[in-house]
Formats: sequence, structure tokens, C-alpha cells
Amino acid sequence: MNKSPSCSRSAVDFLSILRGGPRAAAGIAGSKDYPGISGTVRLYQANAGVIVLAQVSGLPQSDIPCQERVFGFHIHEGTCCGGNMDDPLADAMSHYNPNGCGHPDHAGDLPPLFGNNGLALSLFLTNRFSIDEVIGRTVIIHDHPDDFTTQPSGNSGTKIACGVIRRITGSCR
Ligand SMILES: [Cu+2]
Ligand SMILES: [Zn+2]
Repeated sequence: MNKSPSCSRSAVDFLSILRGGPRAAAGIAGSKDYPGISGTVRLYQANAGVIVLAQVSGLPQSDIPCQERVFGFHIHEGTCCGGNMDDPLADAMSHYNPNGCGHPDHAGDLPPLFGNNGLALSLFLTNRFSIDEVIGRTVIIHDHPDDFTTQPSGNSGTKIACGVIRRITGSCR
């Protein structure tokens, strides 16, 4: 059996890690077609894995009942947020997948972001990668939900926002 600390104990540990500040972060900006999107994705190192805190605003909204927006969210292997006319974020390339897995078992597959009148906040734990191995790679938001089935990328549609993960050093965290 694994040692399993009590709920309250592990919750306190995670909060103290958050208070210690992120080890890396990505500033998120929308593509040319989505200039209103901005946000930050922060990465914190815990013993159990990497804690990810994502805060994004300016996401597309829906006025139709029962169609509040859900957005695919991944770490991609590419190292910049450039692209071409067809796909302004093409340079982010595919989902980060160092182990040759299928989707949604890629190391870079993350829980989707839920929009709330254009605002999303998500906090979760993943042990699929270390912070060191994703420094310089890209965080991508898509315009559709991830179906966690379709290969190779969950049919999550157009890449609408991107940020490069940068290390945060010293006392300025
Ligand atoms: Cu993606
Ligand atoms: Zn994937």
C-alpha cells in the first residue's frame, strides 16, 4: 500500500507549495483571430507532481443556453507561438508526448478549461512531466472541448491561444 497522508494534511501541503511561488509560468495570448484572450499558466513543483494554475480571460462566449464553452487545453511540443495563414499557432506542433502514447495519455494532455462568461480558472495536479522537461514548450488553448478519444488530439479544434513556458528564478517568483 502507498503511504497516504490524510486529506487535511495533503491539502495543507499543496497550499504551502502554492504560497512558495511558481517555478515556471507561461503568459497566454490569443492568436490574431482572438486578440482579447490573455492569461497566465503557473507551474509549481510538488512531490506528487506538478501543480498547474491557469487563469485566462477573454475566451469566446456563447449566449445560447446549455452551450457554455469548454476549451481543450494541452502542453504542445513546439517551442514558439508562431504559425502561418491557415494556422497562426502551427509552430506549437503536436501534444507533448515523449513516451509515444496515444491521446489522451500524452504527457501534455490536461483537463479542459471551462469558460465562465469568458473567464476560466483551473487548478490541478499532474505527474506526467517534470517542470524541467516542459520549460521552453508551449501551452495551447483550443476553441472546442477535448473529447478524450479522437486521435491524435481529441478533436479539440482550432488553436486560439498560446504561451511559452519560462523558468522563474531567484527571489522574484
Ligand atoms: Cu492542444
Ligand atoms: Zn493529447
